[in-house]
Amino acid sequence: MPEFFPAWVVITHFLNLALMVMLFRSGIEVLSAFPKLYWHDDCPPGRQWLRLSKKNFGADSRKPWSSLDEEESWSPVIALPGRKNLGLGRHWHFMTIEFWILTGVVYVATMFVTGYWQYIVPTHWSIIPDSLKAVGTYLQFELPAKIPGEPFEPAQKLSYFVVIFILAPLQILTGAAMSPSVLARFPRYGKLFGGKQGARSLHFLIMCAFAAFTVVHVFMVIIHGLPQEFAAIVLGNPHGDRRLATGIGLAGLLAIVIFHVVITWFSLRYRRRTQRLLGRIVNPFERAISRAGTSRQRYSRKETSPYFRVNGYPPPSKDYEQMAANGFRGYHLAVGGLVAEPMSFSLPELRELGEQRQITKHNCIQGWTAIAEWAGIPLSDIMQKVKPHPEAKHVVFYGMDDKGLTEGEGRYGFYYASIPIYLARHPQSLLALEMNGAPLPIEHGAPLRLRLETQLGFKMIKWIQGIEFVTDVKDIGMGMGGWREDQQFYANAAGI
Ligand SMILES: Nc1nc2c(c(=O)[nH]1)N[C@H]1C(S)=C(S)[C@@H](COP(=O)(O)O)O[C@H]1N2
Ligand SMILES: [Mo]
Repeated sequence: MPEFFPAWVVITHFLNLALMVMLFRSGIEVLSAFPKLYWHDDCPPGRQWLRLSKKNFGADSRKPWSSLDEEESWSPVIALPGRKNLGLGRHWHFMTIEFWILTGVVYVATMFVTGYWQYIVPTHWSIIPDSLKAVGTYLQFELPAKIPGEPFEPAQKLSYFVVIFILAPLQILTGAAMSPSVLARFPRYGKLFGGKQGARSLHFLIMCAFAAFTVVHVFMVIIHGLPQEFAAIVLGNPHGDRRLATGIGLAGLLAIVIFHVVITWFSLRYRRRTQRLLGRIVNPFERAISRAGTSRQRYSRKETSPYFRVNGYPPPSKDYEQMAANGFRGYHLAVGGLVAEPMSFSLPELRELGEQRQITKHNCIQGWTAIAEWAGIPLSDIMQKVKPHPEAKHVVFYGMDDKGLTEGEGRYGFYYASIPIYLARHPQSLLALEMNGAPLPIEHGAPLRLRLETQLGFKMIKWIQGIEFVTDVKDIGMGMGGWREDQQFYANAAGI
């Protein structure tokens, strides 16, 4: 029989604890950007099943609102890094997952190689009545007996099994079911969990289950006798030196706390550096996901959402207002940069280029979703006209909205977004002129907005003024590839 507390269990247990705390705190940060949970992908305002915010905007609100108004600023004590840093929270979350999954794979693989799995995986249904009996014993303030020849009592074994073989995989699967690239490529996969909002709600509930498990688990360790349990957890030997074990154990916990204080402080103090450092690990992964899947979304008209949230206030300029009042007759789209034939298109000229329709699901980085029908011109048709040079690697889109005037919070400059040129060639990459069979409404980007159906919403720039083909985005804005990347430290790749 394998050892009860081998070194690899001691080590993976500690790593798992450290990584889970990071996942928990960064997950809370992500939640703070849209602290509402839904079961339906329409996300009708006011119809969430959980709202962790006092702000509640209604669909019939008289004052126009933008989804970013729903974001909450949560304390760095619970959120990593806290204070409205969705981009950095996501970076921490996605960086940590890779190590967490790796730790899990090593743990499970070793478990099967060494035979340790017998202590964790129940092989007989009797585990259920036995566990109930064990719980009954606890309720009489007594400790149940261990399973003969094994390190754990039945309820303990069963709960470890559930956490490792049910909750953890489900958490990974629901996590993947929130990626716009995954959802676009495999719409049926999303449906398994009742859509993105179902996956999001389950992901949250499983996090709560992990937290509840941790509380009970720690409580159990305490009632079983701390120094001895510490010896098992830290030294892998319940009969080991208890003072030493307690010392090392507490030092380990303190190290986790200090680590969190440091990374939280660093993330808040050096946001750009954090964005870049973590981006090195996360971006290639996110880019690969974006690149691999082209969108296969084909929703039906019946599925379009009655309410479609808005993100970003319309351009506040007089010029824009006048142009809108004139039915955008004066509008021209400039397309230039590294192209053989720079061009300018009026709206009628754009319409003549052809029309493509698609009914797709929008995924805002904050977490909300909505389905609409879009019609417009495939970006690839525009590219055929202007003929980008081979050295053009990115496409930059410029908006008409000066965010300093509309969103403020210390941010400034006109909205812009960039995408790698391969995304522009994807079949559902569209310059949309229409939404749900009518010309684009002002708040959704009139007269022209981008649709990229494998990406998060912040790439799908509205109120487009011009398009530029470039080799590199370093010289544009602050060089991070877009207004949200520059000003809010979002990742430039937007497939997750
Ligand atoms: N010009 C401009 N485009 C923009 C934004 C913006 O603030 N300005 N917000 C982006 C974000 S974060 C999202 S989620 C979508 C929202 O699109 P919608 O308002 O049509 O729902 O627009 C994107 N395009
Ligand atoms: Mo968004």
